[in-house]
Amino acid sequence: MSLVLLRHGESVWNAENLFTGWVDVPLSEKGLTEAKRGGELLREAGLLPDVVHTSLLRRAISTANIALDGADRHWIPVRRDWRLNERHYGALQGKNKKQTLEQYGEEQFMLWRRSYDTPPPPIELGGEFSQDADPRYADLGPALPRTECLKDVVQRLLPYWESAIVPDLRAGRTVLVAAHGNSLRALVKHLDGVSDEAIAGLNIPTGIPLCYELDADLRPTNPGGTYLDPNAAADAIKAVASQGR
Ligand code: DG2
Repeated sequence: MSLVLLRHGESVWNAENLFTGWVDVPLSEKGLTEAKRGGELLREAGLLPDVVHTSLLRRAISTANIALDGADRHWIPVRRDWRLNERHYGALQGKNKKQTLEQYGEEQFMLWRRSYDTPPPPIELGGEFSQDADPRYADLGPALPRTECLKDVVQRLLPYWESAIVPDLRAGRTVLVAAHGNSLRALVKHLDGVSDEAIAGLNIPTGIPLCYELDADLRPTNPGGTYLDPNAAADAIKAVASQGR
């Protein structure tokens, strides 16, 4: 079974070094180019998705559209779900990562960014960067998050993995999941059985397809997955890890 994970191309807020979470920002010019390159990599590798799953956020939706267009697979079925959204970054949404690091110090900054179970403070309802009045989440009711740690993301993502993505894989479809740094970290944690501690060290670069081959028990036969451009991925992973510095 073939599964391709694709973090969206660079967003305008990634470029400005702002915590984004559920704020629906577009791709930057560089992000548009990365998405196009992502599609070329898929085509060159002959990895042609039969179905795509995305979040409800335009940086993932646009990346999937551009990449699939480049791979001549713009016509495949698509499913979108809030469970693939980025981790809700709570009161940090809209804040600058460098300033946050300076204000709160390295330990607190990394706890919020990468610890498994420490969420940032919750966002204020009705605030500029909150989603409580956003119609796309109207059905969530009290389940609408006001902040999330990675553990929360794993918990809300896995029901979608089991009910929507696994059936596509079991039907023999090549599946593309176009999502986000932290929703994909949650999925990789599950696929590779990464410990709560070790997941802190895992970073996912923008716009480079990460491919998994899964056995009948949905275990990767290539643990850790395979980046279609490993050199570019190695450099970009370092850049994500050092954000804020
Ligand atoms: C970034 C991840 O999410 O940031 O919300 O700021 O993948 O949607 O751009 P994405 C954000 P870090 O957790 O890497 O700081």
